[in-house]
Amino acid sequence: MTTKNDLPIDDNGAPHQTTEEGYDTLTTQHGVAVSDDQNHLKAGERGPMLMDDFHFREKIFHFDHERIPERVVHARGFAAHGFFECLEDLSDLTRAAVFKKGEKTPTFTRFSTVAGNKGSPDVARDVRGFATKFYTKEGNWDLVGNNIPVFFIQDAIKFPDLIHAAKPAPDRGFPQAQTAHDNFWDFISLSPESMNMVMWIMSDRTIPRSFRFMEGFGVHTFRLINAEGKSTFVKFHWKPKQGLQSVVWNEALKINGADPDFHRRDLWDAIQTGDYPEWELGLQVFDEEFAEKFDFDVLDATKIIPEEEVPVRIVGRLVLDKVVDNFFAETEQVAFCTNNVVPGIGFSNDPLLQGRNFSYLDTQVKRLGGPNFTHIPINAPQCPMRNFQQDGHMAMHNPKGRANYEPNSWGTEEGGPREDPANGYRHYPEEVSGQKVATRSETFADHYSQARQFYLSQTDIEQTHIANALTFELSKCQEMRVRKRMLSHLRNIHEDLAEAVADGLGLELPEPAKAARETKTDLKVSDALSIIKNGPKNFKGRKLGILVADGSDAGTVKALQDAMEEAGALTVVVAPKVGGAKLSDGSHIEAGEKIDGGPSILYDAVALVLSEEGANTLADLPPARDFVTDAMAHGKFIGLTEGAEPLLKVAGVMGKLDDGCFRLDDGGMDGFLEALPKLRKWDRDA
Ligand code: HDE
Repeated sequence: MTTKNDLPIDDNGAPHQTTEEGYDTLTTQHGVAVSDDQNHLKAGERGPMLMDDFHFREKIFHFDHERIPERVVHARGFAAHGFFECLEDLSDLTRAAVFKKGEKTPTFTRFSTVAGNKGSPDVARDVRGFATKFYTKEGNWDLVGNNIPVFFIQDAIKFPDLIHAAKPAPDRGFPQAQTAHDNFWDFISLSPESMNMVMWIMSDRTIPRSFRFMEGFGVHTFRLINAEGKSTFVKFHWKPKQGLQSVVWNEALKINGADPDFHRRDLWDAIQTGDYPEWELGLQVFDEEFAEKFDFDVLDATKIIPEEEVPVRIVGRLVLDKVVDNFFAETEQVAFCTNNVVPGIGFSNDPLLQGRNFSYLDTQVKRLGGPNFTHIPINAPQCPMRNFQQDGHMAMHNPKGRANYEPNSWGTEEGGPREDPANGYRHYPEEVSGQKVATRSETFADHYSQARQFYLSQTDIEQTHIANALTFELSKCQEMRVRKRMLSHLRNIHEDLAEAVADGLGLELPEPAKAARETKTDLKVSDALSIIKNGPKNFKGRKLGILVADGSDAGTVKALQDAMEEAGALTVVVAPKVGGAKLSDGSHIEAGEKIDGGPSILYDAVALVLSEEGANTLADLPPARDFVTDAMAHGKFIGLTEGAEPLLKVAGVMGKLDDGCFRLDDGGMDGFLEALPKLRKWDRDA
């Protein structure tokens, strides 16, 4: 039997399982019913505490131990359950059960930022983690990826340096959750291998609109191994069905103040309203022959393989359909390990991946307190798990019976499990040879060509955003040598970019950095690298903010709400008072947000459905004026009614209305609804 809290209790006729009012009885950890949870035991009403009070001591002791160390990176995360469904038969490539056509595998996916601590804001400019645990029939497979397909460094030995440089400086303990500081750019500018990643992190990829609208990548080259033992190289891609979308930097800054939980709330709300986010799993598969002739080393995690060269083959889908029951038990305690692979999936010699395979297991022991973190339900496999590993902190299941070793002669009933050469995991028997050397392969030496390719693959507005982001970040660096060193690298990526950033900083261009190898200038532009070229096809899953006040036209509000419902989008009514407003037909509309708490930055588009009287009321409120100026500045599509004029005037945008603004009460409704999937009117210079 379980209680309402899902605590297992043994229904052995215990006398007081419910209170007189029908609640489950509160007990100590040892199951003793508690009579008073409001006052501790004292000697006399106003006297000192008595040590006898075991309930008080147990409660406070437990509270004192509630925290565990946060993850050293990716501390802030948010996760959801779901399933992976394989849509293609991949038995020619891999024997993994997870890749049998039609197989549905339960999953747990955790998204995260990297640098910030657990309490940092969601929309910090940062890489996002995208880690999925597949509870396959053959054991757990963890695909621990990011929303960017390349990484900063080529060898795992540099990871502590990279992270130390990105995290708050050791002397002052700031800045938090940002890379806009000297230490970060000092390290980066001294590590030319990071230049391709620099282009990605300075693009809008690091300020996603939501976890739902970003891609995921396994980053490294992995192996697929089929039943005959044949190996094929593979790179994993998650493609959001919802299309790609990011916020703009000025929005990000403001969202972090208005709603530091913007991304987690978004995922929670989407799942709770039944709008389950979905990604396609794509594979780039290639053989040794391709690897040999490819311009770059497939073991170098600072490089992509362009989709135009090796197409991404869609093989399955991931659907997130259930939020967690308890954040700590699941999201916090989930322990991803890159070394968790299943038969049919294997590693390559990528020197970053090899290092990760040590780090993840090690870090879980520190974080979760011992070797038995695999017994925690969120980490336990959902297939049989039998071995002779035993004891240790918090052991939940030790081997039963007399035999805790093998070989033994206790027989199949009592003798415990045995290895299975036919079905057990087999590492790919790759031939290796060579001297033991601590060195970097020459094939890793081209640091600029793909950075240039990324830059050239962006739309104009995206290129401008990269230049602006670099200018912003470097202007937060006080050390002139750091700024200049970065500019010297940018010259090897693209002169226009270097010039734009130098101009933004008010600096002369320095000499180009000395490249380890000459930059190739002829890499083909790859449309897959742009966010704007891969935006959504519709407005599904997005949010429209409707600003109303007393006298707003009821028909227009209703028409918008209906249209959004049909589009699978959400509407949030924003009003001067959270109690709502009285509409033109005398009906009352509830508000989702009071204007102070519902700035336009929280919505993908806005509609100002206002009567003149309502607009006058709002014109006196600074947050209402910001609502309008921000929506304009961030390139949002704006629906409006004639009555909105007084507000538009004081917000200073009256003369600036453009064809991204639609008069909803004058034939503009259709145009507005058609424009929404484009998400922004980019030529407004957002
Ligand atoms: Fe991680 N990384 N990482 N990382 N990483 C961790 O493991 C590490 C790297 C990634 O939601 C840690 O459980 C090293 C690349 C994600 O719980 C730690 C290196 C990629 C998560 C660790 C890398 C990632 C982590 C910290 C360089 C993308 C969060 C807590 C060789 C492919 C997983 C933990 C979650 C977490 C080490 C580089 C992704 C310390 C040594 C490249 C998504 O083990």
